[in-house]
Amino acid sequence: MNGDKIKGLYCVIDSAWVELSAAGKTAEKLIRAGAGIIQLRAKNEGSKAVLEAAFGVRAATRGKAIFIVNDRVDIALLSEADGVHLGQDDIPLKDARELMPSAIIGLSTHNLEEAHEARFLGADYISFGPIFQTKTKKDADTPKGLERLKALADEVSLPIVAIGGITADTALPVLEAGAASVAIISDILLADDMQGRTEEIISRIRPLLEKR
Ligand code: 3NM
Repeated sequence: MNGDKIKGLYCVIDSAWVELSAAGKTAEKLIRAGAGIIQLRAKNEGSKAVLEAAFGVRAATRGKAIFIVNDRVDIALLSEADGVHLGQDDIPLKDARELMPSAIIGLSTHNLEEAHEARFLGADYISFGPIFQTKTKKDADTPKGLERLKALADEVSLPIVAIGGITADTALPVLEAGAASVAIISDILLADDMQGRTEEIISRIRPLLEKR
């Protein structure tokens, strides 16, 4: 099952905080720290630069970590990524699935209805957020908090990747609320010591993951 691969820390290399030209090197650092899932997210850059960055992240992750491309099915296919993460306004999941039959496909959701729909459509996992206030996504909803995450996890059997404002201090409570995985952007990418912060997060969530 593809969804079973989505657990623990889900690192997102976001071009809002890291130059695309440094994406491959950033992926190498995250992998040295023990990251098992890496997404490339580039909302405002040209396709050529995003594809180059995807090649870099693929080279760094091959055989070592799962590589997911945000939004772009074309970039995911060309870079031989393991999967794609789609937003509600991206290429519909059923069309992405035609192009990537065995890939991991995740879908962003913000409420129970979207989560049920994602399951019906055959998503391997859903993301849910923002859990807390975030400065990374400008058009994020108001924070959902842990109670709504817990309610969603009780209702939906798909693995949930919680996202939005999660830090080294909150990763564990978010997982305890029922998320399979925590997606973290700025707390890692803006840390003075990116590798050290990633290691810290992984060591803080490991005991819980080992119990699952
Ligand atoms: N999606 P940070 S929140 C990319 O709510 C993204 O769906 C969200 O960044 C959603 O870890 C978000 O820096 C940004 O808060 C998460």
